[in-house]
Amino acid sequence: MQKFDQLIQEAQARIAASGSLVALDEVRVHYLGKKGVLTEQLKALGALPASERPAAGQQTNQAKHAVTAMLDARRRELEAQTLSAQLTAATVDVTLPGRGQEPGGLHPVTQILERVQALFASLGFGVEEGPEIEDEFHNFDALNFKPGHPARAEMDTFYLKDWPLLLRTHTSPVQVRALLKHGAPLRIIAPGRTFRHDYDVTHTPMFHQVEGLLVDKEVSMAHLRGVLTDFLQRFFERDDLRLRFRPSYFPFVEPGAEVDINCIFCDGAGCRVCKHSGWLEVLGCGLVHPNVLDACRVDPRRYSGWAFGVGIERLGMLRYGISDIRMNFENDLRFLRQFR
Ligand code: 2NM
Repeated sequence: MQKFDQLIQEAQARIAASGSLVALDEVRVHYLGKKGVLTEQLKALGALPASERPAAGQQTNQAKHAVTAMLDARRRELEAQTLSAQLTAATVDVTLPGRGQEPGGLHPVTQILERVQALFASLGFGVEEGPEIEDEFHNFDALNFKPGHPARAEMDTFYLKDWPLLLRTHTSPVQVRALLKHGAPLRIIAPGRTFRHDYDVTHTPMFHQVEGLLVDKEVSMAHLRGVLTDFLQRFFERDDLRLRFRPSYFPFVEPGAEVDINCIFCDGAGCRVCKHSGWLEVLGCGLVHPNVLDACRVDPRRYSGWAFGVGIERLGMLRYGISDIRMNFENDLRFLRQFR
């Protein structure tokens, strides 16, 4: 009995003195290991006379449980100490600014859009917006696209399941809505996303357009030419930029034209970008068709108008020299960082 009390006291002292988990494990092995003091005691029980065996066995087991309990308690204590030491050493100051912070920037498409908006704002044009999901009336019918006319099919339209809904193929429906809402005279631009079923280095199924519309009394092609010349010269920061109007067909204008500028990469000498023509196509325009004014409840005998449409990504590709339109939408930081 006394022998066990002494053993427990001695174990308690050694356990308390263990300053690390390694030292504590040595104490455990000393008492409870394969050849530990208490393990040997249990083995020795068999050699005792049967009359002494139960009492001795009980005492040995009690001692074993007592030592085990003390070891467990000390182990938990040491583990807690180790953890708190680690936590103290690895203190994180959550109020510190992160490392390697990079300033963000506006997407090149946004930058071009804002630039175009600012230039037209300086000419007194307001900004109108409209829905990206449109109906056939605003996207086609009101714009003088006749049913069955090939121009309707040529737009590569994404139709929704619930006909006659579709993804707008241009922002012209915004102009239709604006005319119906405000009437004439009107001076607006309509920027926004547009959608066409088309995909290659110069086409993505979603792209951005800005369309301009001016409706007033005695509006002419000469006026259109003046405004577009001013806009493009300021946009490309070249006051010697020359424009060329080529007759072209759009259902919503008559006459219609495509506008070229002299190539800003080779100045007309001929290069890969302008395919050695010296000219770059930048936008489409024309005088608003009387049928369009009619559909928008504007009297074509009292009012006339001009309109144009330009692709924002196309302007960005020309201004920044981007060779593949799809880079705009890949979110590759190596691309985006160049426009910060
Ligand atoms: C273009 C080319 C020519 C245009 C026409 C209209 C509207 F709604 F007033 F009739 N908005 N935009 C237009 C005209 C767009 O894009 C190449």
